[in-house]
Amino acid sequence: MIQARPITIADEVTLLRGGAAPTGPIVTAIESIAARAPFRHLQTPGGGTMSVAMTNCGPWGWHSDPRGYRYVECDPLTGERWPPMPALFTNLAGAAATLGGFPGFEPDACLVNRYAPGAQMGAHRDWDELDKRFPIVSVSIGLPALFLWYGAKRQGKPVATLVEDGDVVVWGGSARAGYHGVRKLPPGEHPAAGALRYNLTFRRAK
Ligand code: MD6
Ligand code: FE
Repeated sequence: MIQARPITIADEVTLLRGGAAPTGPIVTAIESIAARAPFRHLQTPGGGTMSVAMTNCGPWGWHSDPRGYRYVECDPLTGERWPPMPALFTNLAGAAATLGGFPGFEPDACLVNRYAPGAQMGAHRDWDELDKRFPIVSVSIGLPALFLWYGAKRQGKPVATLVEDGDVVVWGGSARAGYHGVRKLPPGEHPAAGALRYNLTFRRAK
């Protein structure tokens, strides 16, 4: 399964380099999820449109629109339930969480993010989940990006980590409320993902 030496980015924030390699099967799974629940650019409550395109798999899917952020059981675009979470994803998330120090993680939501060059994610925290005792597991696929860890405060100088194809970041416990983001994606070409970066964020929503 996962073979990675955990690297500490910050207290209770762990990088597993290559923890999700090889990513070819993950890209194939993402493509079949997107065939049923297409990628879309969500609107934010503030009136903006996100530069990252998103879809979901699993029982719950994260959604944003002018009314706010929330988890929904059906895709608002199609009215259908989100595609099931592949066993490959569930197993990977559980194994990564264990290596990050959070055994017993069973995600019920997988947000699938697609970054084209120029897309970015401003400093935010993942805070729409019910039980904050569960960690967040974040898997990077395709083009490399700079993952920014701000920690307890939204402002200040973040710790920047290059996350490459197959890298996994796990945060929880005292870091669960941590602010983080992704620097604007530079252009490039990747054998498995083409000119794109994907990111899976696994959560326990409910
Ligand atoms: C990453 N992504 O892409 C980290 N959070 O490496 C996130 O923190 C994230 O992509 C919430 C929603 C979408 C995301
Ligand atoms: Fe996030």
